[in-house]
Amino acid sequence: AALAGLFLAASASAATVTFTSTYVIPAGSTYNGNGNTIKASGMGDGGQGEGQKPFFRLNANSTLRNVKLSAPGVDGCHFYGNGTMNEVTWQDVGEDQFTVKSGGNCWVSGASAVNASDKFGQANAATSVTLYYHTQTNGLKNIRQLGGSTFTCNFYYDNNRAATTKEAIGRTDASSTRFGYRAMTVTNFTGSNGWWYGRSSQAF
Ligand code: ADA
Ligand code: CA
Ligand code: CA
Ligand code: CA
Repeated sequence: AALAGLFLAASASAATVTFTSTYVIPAGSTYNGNGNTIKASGMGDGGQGEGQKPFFRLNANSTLRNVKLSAPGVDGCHFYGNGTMNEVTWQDVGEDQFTVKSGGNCWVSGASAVNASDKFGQANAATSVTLYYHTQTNGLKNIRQLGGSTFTCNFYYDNNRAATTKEAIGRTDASSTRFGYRAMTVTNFTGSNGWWYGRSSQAF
């Protein structure tokens, strides 16, 4: 009876929560989704149109954890400064998975993201982005620095899986941006410019 009670309590706690606007995680705090699924309503169709709203905006030094993001994937989640996304599951990436909107050390760990029509991660400001124990399946680019930009990004892939990547694990136009990786598992890669596609970019 005690076990059944625990099971019921655990089941009852997993819910689907509808967002009609972006949830702003205040600087320095944590949003724990407790395994719930978020559904976006009126925030975008999850297609390739720019200007859709993100599910979450992570203000500096905040953390988003233990949550599932369902279709439509809208504009994913946005980092503003340092931030952490841990055990976040993107069930169907929308315009993109996550965006670095202003610089910082950004971390994405655990869980997975699937079905990015174009990009998973997008870096629109100088940043260091580390992904670890994270799986990205079926997309064109796993991480992309804003096209034409020349600021410096450092991208680190540690113990990640990339499956069915059609263009590049990382792509940049900046000669100073670097990609570091270890223990990557890459399957069904069909890009024609190598894992790291960049203008004088360097992988190490
Ligand atoms: C594209 C687009 C940018 C920006 C970016 C994003 O790179 O050209 O203006 O919208 O996507 O943040 O998704
Ligand atoms: Ca975009
Ligand atoms: Ca998608
Ligand atoms: Ca976007």
